[in-house]
Amino acid sequence: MKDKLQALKSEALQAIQQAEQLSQLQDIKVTYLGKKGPITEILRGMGKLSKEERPVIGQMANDVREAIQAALDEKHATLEQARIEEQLAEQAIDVTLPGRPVNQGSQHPLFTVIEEVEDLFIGLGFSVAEGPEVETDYYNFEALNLPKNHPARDMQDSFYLTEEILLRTHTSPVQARTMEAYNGQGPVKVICPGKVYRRDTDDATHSHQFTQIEGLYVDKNVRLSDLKGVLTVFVKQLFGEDRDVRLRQHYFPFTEPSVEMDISCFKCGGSGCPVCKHSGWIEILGAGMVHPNVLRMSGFDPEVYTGFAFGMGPERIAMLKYGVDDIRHYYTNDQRFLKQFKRV
Ligand code: FA5
Repeated sequence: MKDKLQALKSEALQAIQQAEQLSQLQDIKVTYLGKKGPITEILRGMGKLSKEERPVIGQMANDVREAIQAALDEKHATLEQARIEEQLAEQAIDVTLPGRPVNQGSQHPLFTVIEEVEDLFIGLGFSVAEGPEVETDYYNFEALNLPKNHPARDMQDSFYLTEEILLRTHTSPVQARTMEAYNGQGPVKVICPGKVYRRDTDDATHSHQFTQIEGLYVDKNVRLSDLKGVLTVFVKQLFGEDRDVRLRQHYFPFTEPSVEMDISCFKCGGSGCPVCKHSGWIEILGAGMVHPNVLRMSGFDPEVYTGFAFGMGPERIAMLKYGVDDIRHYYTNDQRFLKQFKRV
């Protein structure tokens, strides 16, 4: 019996030593230590042994069982470690491979222009004011000297939500709201950027939704020459020192006198070309001296205060600055267009 146990032990240890897979260890365990295995059989047959033999064989069978189990555990740890190492080697990341390029976005050219204009006017002592895009008829029109049924309301075709509420057609209502907040005490010096909406048919130079930047300066003794001075600085900084400006008489109900401002064509320098329609000049904004009625309605005494205001369309400015020939490029999100404005 002793010899049999000894033989089983060395047979099992040899099989364990030769095993190359974890699954083989499981088979060996079942074969030698399982319920139907030889060691269990020996232990079950102990009753047939003599009194003297029983403890000796019992002890030996247990020792053999323990030795086989210990060898199985040790081999299991070795094979498991080898399996992990093999898996790590298979899944190793080659850190020297070139990375996949990340598709980085960039700031929209329209906002670059808006930021540039904001920075410029902040440098001239203006601050930035904002107002609601869903506006009341009062602020969009009436407070700007455009009472109901005024024919000049047709200059800006509107999206009405109710009879009294509409999507603002320009940023000028922010003028009225800001002046009101100052309670008749100047100076007021703000620029107001934001989205505006008109029932215009979309084409190369018109969009039903676009942006505007309003400017307003109200104080004692503000004159038209101040307006021209400030806007000349603005134009030269944005478009270059060699640009000339001119003011042309125009009509806006909220300013008196009203003007439109042209800059000398940056393409031909003023001699005439297709960009400036051979006039040498390009219109960039509307402006004027704040109408006394507007000052009065917003709480300012027109006998004490005067002011200038202007409104420009950043889309058109960006078109001129970057040579963009169709306003719709700004809204159609074609990456080939947008990528050209990537900062390097
Ligand atoms: C106004 O909206 C006045 N509120 C501007 C103003 C403010 C005048 C303060 C006097 C004092 P106008 O309708 O001209 O004016 O629009 C101003 C600018 O908005 C235009 O010069 C143009 O650049 C831009 N604009 C007007 N309509 C559109 C449109 N449909 N699509 C894109 N830009 C437009």
